[in-house]
Amino acid sequence: MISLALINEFLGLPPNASAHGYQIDHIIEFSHWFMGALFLGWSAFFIYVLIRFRRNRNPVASHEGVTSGISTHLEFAVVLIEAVLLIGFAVPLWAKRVNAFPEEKDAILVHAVGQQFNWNFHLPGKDGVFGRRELALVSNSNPLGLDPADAAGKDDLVALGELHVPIERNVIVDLSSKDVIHNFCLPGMRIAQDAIPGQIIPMWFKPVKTGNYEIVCGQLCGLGHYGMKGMLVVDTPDDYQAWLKERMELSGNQIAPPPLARPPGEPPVGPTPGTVAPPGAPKTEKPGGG
Ligand SMILES: [Cu+2]
Repeated sequence: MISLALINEFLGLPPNASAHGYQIDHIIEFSHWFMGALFLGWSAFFIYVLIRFRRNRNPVASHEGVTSGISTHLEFAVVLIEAVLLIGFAVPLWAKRVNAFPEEKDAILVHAVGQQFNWNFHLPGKDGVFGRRELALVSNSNPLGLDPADAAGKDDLVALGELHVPIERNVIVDLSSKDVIHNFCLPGMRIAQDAIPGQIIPMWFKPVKTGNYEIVCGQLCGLGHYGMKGMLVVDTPDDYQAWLKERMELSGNQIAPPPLARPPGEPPVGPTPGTVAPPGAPKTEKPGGG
């Protein structure tokens, strides 16, 4: 649709890359055309009133006021269109996003944890089971507080800032936060969800185009908010397996390296490091054993 592409471009929206995104784009498109029509209509009406009821044509005020019912009909029509937009399109689409979750067994499961000012990703590894996370174990070298004593966590993967997912698979993200309210926003996937401390909130999407897509924090969360970015890489199934393999080989243990040294409030500089154990870190069991 030409108008859709034009409006997307005009609004600065990146191209949609998710299965449901075109529905969001249609609502954005229709809302903007509708608001544009209202803006032009009300502006024209305002100018008409200024001229029609100017002082030298109406020296004496009319105490009768408007007698025609046109404005009432027009306003009713506007309310009706808005109601249809909200009840007919927006609410059902929202309900589908939050109620109609895909089956977990066919989906890619990820835990995303926001912190000032990074996104941590936790993947369950080969066994498909997430290792236990314990608040008391959270440290610079173990940002998610993974319990080393839990066998299910032995093969887990922790990635900082970059998440890979395969194309054409549903992705379910369980979202949480370690400190303040963040927002896991994937503009290319047309989805965003607040990450709230003390809560785990699920969200899902299905990428339909390979490529790199920006992950941004959509809530002003502190001084370094502007730098709280990550990358979602949508891979072909083969590339995804290769990435998983690489991560497993890279992670001598399931614990990510400490963030790069930086002044308080500043995001880390340079590319995201891999989960290679920092020099001098105690050797732990290789993954894949359990
Ligand atoms: Cu944030």
